[in-house]
Amino acid sequence: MIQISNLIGGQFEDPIDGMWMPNVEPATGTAYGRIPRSNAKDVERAVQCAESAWPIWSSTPVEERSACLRRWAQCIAENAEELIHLESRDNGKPISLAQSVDIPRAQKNLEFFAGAIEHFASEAHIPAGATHIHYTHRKSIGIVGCISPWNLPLYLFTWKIAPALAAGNCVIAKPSEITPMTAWMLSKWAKEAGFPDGVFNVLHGLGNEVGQAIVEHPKIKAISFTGGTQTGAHIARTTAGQFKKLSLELGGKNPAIVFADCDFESAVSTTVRSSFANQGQICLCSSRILIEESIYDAFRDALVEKASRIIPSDPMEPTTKMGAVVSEDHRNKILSYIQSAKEQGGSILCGGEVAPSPNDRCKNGFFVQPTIIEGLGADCSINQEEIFGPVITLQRFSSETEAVDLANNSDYGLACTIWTRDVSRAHRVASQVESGIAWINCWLVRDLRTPFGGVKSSGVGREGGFEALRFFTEAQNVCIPTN
Ligand code: TXE
Repeated sequence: MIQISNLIGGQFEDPIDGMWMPNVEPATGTAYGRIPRSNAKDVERAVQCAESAWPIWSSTPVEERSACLRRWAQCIAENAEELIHLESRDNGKPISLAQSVDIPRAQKNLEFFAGAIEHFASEAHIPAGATHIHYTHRKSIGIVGCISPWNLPLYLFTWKIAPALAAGNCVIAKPSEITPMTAWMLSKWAKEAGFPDGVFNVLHGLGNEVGQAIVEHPKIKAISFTGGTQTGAHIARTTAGQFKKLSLELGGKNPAIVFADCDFESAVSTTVRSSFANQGQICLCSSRILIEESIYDAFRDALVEKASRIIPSDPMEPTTKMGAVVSEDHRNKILSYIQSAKEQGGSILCGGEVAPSPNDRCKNGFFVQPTIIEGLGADCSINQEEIFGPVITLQRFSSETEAVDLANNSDYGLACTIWTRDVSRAHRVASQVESGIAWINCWLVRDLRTPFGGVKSSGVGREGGFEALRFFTEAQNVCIPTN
């Protein structure tokens, strides 16, 4: 059993009330460790430590803050193998995915914001013949809370804490209680990287306990959150009266819009990836596949053929393409959506069941077959609610207007993919779809400088690049006479 602890004020501490909770490996269904079940008392201690550290950290030269992030990134590089193993074990994701995406990207996040803060500058306004100069002073906020989910554990954890720290804030971070391991590993190297005690604190535990206490604490001035839309709404309500800065990156129900003039092979193979990568547990995954009438049958058959060949397997096997979903509760939620799709008259074209266990080690693991459903109306719950699993639906359209209407027939607006060879149409449709991100003839191509986030119920605010550094700073306008 691996036991992890909180990092508070540079020390590893057990939870003050001595409460613990199990950490379960999704591929085997068994607990392999225990984690602190922290609460408001632990948050209070962390806030006190962060409060004493902030004057030091906020006045630390940018070059030194940047160097700490770079040294930390180096720790990830040197321990990559262990992190890859732990990420796969904790989350159920294929080890090849942790190796190619999660851990390299976590390292990149730290390196990227180490560089970004050195290039971050603010504006001055000096009109011709000015009697006064105005300049914008971007100051660190103070203590900020970073709350991250389980689907891309270290990737999304570092995506928040890196800009927060780079901008001179002290951080109280809470990784998901479902996947705490790699955040704990990272916390072990904070001292080695050079962060003064109290600058970076990590608390483990349940969302409605320690998470809620972070969100409520009056001295925590900003919250950066990625997770479910309902949790995001709850956080927005909780913090409204305190006027905290909020960045909310929430769920999606992302359309893939496939026009008849697309590059068929490329559209099929990327749509399989965009639908089922990480067992469909990425907020950017496609879940509503909208296909132009004239190629509907051919596209459907090609998708089904490719998806049926994905066999959920032991995540630790290097050849595995699809692993376990993250928990028993989550598996049951996914299965209940599939059941509801059947009851609402949907046809299951492939999958639709618990996948057979791949080996003896994984006999109690949480595996779901990649599932494709057709025949459901655009307004039914399966086409409206985020399932966050390996389940997609197919719908047909016969005109560009109908495609855009279907794409926008959702409370969510995070990402879309558009498949067409007609460049004018690609731009036109991208501008009409209500989403924070539009990928044309590609998916999940990222440039860390670009704004990242959603519209409608997919969230508020943008992460990435200077957007994140603006979020983690307060702008003050300073005005001074020219002579
Ligand atoms: O997310 P939660 P869960 C969606 C997806 C999934 C659903 C629920 O549909 O099925 O959300 O997943 C912390 N105050 N996404 O239950 O509960 C929690 O401890 C403060 C989409 O894991 O939103 C965790 O650290 N914090 C998504 C984080 O919030 C609270 C990724 C996310 O947990 C809290 C994950 C509270 N009251 C799930 N309650 C995406 N968009 O990428 C919970 N938390």
